Amino acid sequence: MTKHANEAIVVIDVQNDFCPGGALAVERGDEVVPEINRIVRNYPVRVFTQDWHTKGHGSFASAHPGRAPFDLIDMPYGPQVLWPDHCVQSTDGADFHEDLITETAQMILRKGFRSEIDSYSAFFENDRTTATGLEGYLRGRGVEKVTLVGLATDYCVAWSALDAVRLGFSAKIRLDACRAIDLDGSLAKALSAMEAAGVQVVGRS
Ligand code: VGL
Ligand code: ZN
Repeated sequence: MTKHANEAIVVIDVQNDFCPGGALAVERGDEVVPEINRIVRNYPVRVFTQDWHTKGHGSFASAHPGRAPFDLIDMPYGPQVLWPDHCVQSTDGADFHEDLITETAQMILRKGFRSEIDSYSAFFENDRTTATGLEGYLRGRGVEKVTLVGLATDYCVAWSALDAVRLGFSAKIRLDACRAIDLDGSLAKALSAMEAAGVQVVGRS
């Protein structure tokens, strides 16, 4: 695989708060770590992302009096699920899982750092137009194909994969190296949206 210089792996949000014991724990989220460690060096271009929220971020239920985690509200940029406080900048919860091998990362991209807007996708904030800069980085390195892995399948991984195809990259998600939150059928919805959009979905168990 290393002979394909145009391939990137984007490792999404493998952070303590999304792993068992974390503030927004994804069931068996830590199981992605050995799988990602095993494959990451096969890709010549390697990007890791971190969800990186301000204290009191607008996506946190705690910032909306009377609201509870997992409520759905309308924000100026569209519907927003309210989450428990998670991945606050420079906290342990925002650190990468300690067993994740990050030394091979060439770019670490942080997203969700503006209080007033969430950012699931590694490419755009949730208004779907404010760019994170990842597109430019990948194009600058000649990337045409993107493989996505990490947490969570149905939110940050899916939104990133959908944006990748929207931008004209070929995109693949490896489900064996992803785990989902699965809120109200969100996993099934994300999988059908990705398949409809032309994301290659592999590694189903
Ligand atoms: C994520 C919910 C809130 C994710 C991030 O990484 O999938 N989900 N923030
Ligand atoms: Zn978040």
